[in-house]
Amino acid sequence: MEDNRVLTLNEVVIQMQSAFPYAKGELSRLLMHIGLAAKIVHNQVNKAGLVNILGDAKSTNIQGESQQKLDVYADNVFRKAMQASGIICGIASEENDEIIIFDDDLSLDGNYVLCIDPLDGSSNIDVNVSIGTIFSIYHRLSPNGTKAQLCDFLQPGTEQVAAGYIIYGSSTMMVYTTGLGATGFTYDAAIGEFCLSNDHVVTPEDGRIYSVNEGNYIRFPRGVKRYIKYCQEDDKATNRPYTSRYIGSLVADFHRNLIKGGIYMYPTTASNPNGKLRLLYECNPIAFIAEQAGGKATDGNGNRILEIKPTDLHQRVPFFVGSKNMVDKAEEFMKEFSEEE
Ligand code: AHM
Ligand code: MG
Repeated sequence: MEDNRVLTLNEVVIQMQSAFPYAKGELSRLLMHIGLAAKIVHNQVNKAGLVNILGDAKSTNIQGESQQKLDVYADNVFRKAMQASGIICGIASEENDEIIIFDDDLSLDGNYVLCIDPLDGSSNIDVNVSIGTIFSIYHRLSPNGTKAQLCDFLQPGTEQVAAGYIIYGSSTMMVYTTGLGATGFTYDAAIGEFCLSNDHVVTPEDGRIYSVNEGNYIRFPRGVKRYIKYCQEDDKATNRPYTSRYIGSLVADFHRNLIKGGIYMYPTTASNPNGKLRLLYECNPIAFIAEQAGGKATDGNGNRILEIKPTDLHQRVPFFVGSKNMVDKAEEFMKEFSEEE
């Protein structure tokens, strides 16, 4: 009988193991641990309304039990999974001001550190809109056997050995890269496995979707304003006007554009003079995947996101990501109109 069964996440990472840059099987195991944590979070996200888990982290529910907000819950799940893996010596999480150092004997020997946004799109959590987890893995710089240090985390995105996201949407998906292209898996709850669904993700070079919070329009840089107007102009030759789509959940907005072709922008604004998104937890991993799928990610001023040297754990950067030709066009407008400001 012909075997046309789909491959699971664990099977694929084992198959790819020999091609990993640090091929001791550690990275494969790590991705499996991330997959396991993602399943636990998926489960909780899906029954969030039922178990009354939504709400303030400090409040108690109707039974008098203390409630845990989903983002705090996700942070705990990933933290425990990473410590249990014994491969990770520390974590930087969007949920915590400082790095978390694992100082048990096993973890001190761990070769990797993890940067994570455990549940991104927090404003969408309580209203049943897609949310996501974003992660990024680096080889540590500090000596093995010692405690993780800040310098392990402040590496440019070019040093990522793996990165990915999980989207908890109409289905739950995981997309990751180890620098050998981007691969997508869809969660099959019936068998409790992430199954290979997008073998080699390639994003269109051109797209017709632009995603930006236009409520901030007045305080956008002139280049962004002009680019938005360009997107809205009528021009058959270039397939304009483009269509505007904005969920307000980076993973969901990025994932849609990755598949269909589009640009996502979070430029500087009045309330966020450096942009809103975080270099370590959001921009670097998403930029890595975008590039691996043939797309592009910059800060809008000609700087490749992955080459920015971080100086601070929670550093923010303006973010322009998506189809290569669309990011190039937005950059053109940014350059042309920057002098006028
Ligand atoms: P969060 O980390 O607090 O959830 O914020 C990040 C989110 C992104 O998912 C999303 O793209 C962006 O913030 C939306 O911001 P805004 O509501 O200002 O448009
Ligand atoms: Mg976030």
